[in-house]
Amino acid sequence: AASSMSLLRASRLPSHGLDPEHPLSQEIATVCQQHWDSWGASTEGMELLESDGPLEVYRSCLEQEGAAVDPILARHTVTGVSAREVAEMFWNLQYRLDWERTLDSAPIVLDTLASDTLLLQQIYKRLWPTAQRDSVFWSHIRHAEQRTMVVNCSTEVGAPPLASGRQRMQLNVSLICETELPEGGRLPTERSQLRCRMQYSARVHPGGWAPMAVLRQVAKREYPRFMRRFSGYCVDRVKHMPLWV
Ligand code: 16C
Repeated sequence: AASSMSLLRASRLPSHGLDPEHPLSQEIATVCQQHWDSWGASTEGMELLESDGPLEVYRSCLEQEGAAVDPILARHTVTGVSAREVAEMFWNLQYRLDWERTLDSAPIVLDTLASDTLLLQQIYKRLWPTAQRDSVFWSHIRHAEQRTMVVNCSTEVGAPPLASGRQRMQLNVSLICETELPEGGRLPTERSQLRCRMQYSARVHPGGWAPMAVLRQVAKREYPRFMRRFSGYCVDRVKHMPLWV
């Protein structure tokens, strides 16, 4: 398993569907490659926020110009879903409001950059006592071999001006999923033979004043909650759907 893992880690991502002349093309390629290569990243020295069976959520404390941007790394393994299915439910807006509880309203599609890449704006619930936040980010999904990845990363390209009273959060998030096939690599015929390993990583800059203690407390509660809620949702949602490996 170790050698196949390093083989995959060394592999280059297939090129994506975006016009190479597009102003975001290079940025998307670079950021995605970094996330792709982070599969299996070490959590040494990170604080374990939550550990519950296969679910592990880690954080490292990091401050930038007085703001907490604590990187989060979480891992989980769930039975009954494939990597493609989980990643699709994270990326496709059709499912977003079913599992995402931080939003104040439905995501806004600012632009469709390619069939696998959207430019989105999201407006979040207000976290007292701070100003309401929004974010503008490209969202890209990519599949190679047994692995599917989604990257959500803030950008200024094509971003609308900030509404008054609001602040803009900067995020750099990925969800990488890998399908674990039954012994011998056979294609599964039943969902019980299928497992999905997930690695979620997030770096969120609050983009304006916010008390660090409040952020850290909310993060500690919300990331594990998200991992449970989202993965549980995926397992449930696909139960009566045909397998997509
Ligand atoms: O990755 C996730 N969701 C994706 C699709 O929406 C996308 C979004 C990432 C944004 C994550 C930060 C959300 C902060 C919301 C502001 C506070 C609302 C609190 C409401 C509580 C019910 O990639 C899944 C995201 C899981 C989010 C966990 C929440 C972490 C809070 C950390 C604090 C950040 C700074 C907020 C500044 C006020």
